[in-house]
Amino acid sequence: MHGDEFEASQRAREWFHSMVVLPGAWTILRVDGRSFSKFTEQRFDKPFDLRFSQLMTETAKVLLTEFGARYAYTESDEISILLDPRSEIFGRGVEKLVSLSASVTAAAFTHAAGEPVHFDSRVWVGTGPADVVDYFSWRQADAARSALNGWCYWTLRKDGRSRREATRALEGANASAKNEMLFQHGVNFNELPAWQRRGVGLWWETYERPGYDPMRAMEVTATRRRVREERELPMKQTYREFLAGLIAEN
Ligand SMILES: Nc1nc2c(ncn2[C@@H]2O[C@H](COP(=O)(O)OP(=O)(O)OP(=O)(O)O)[C@@H](O)[C@H]2O)c(=O)[nH]1
Ligand SMILES: [Mg+2]
Repeated sequence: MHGDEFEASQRAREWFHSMVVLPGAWTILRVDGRSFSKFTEQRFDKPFDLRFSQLMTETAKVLLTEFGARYAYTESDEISILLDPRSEIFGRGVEKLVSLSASVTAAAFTHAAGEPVHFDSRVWVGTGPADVVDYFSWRQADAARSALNGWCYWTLRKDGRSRREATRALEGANASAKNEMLFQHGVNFNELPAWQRRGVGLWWETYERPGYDPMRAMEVTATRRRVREERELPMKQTYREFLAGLIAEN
């Protein structure tokens, strides 16, 4: 076999490397902490810890920036980032998108927390803005559901129930029964911090910064971009409208 042929035969075995996200498709990458139930167990308050949420938010900001994403959303141990359909980042290569989103996330979180963690990653593709709105509504509904469950479970545990008893008590209970159970223990679910029930959103906003131009010896205003972090997201229809507006912008 000639050198060139050998080279080509090896490259051909990098089979999945040619897989790309279809042109024009809306792409979302979702990373999720590996074994975070275990990682968080001794280190953070349950069911929610503001410091943990801040580490996730800081990490989401790094992802948003590194991938030039349109929007980032984080809840629990996961982060989703929305790429522009015209984005050509990493040639839209699936292996690159998945592996680099996971490694950027792991590096950023590890750096912020000072302890090594791992993340997995997956690719979601949608055909238009309506799919994207559905996707983020789905993740927000997941945040609300797991916040309610988490609060119930840990309220029972702190009340002296065993793992098994707490799990049993919640099996088959619907959302209103869970709300009621919390209320009996003095917790009003709807008054808990919004970031716990709805997750946190991050996106780019522009702002005007006044400055002085020494060359022209005059006052000037510069338009700058910064990351907006929203810990009080709207929910349901209002969130859908917010997302639709964000996606429609250029
Ligand atoms: N203590 C604490 N734990 C949290 C917080 N937010 C998320 N977690 C933990 O993160 C876990 C995330 O769930 P999963 O991703 O399904 O579980 P996992 O253990 O990470 O499992 P894999 O993702 O499959 O590796 C939750 O079960 C919680 O234990 C928090 O604010 N405080
Ligand atoms: Mg996880």
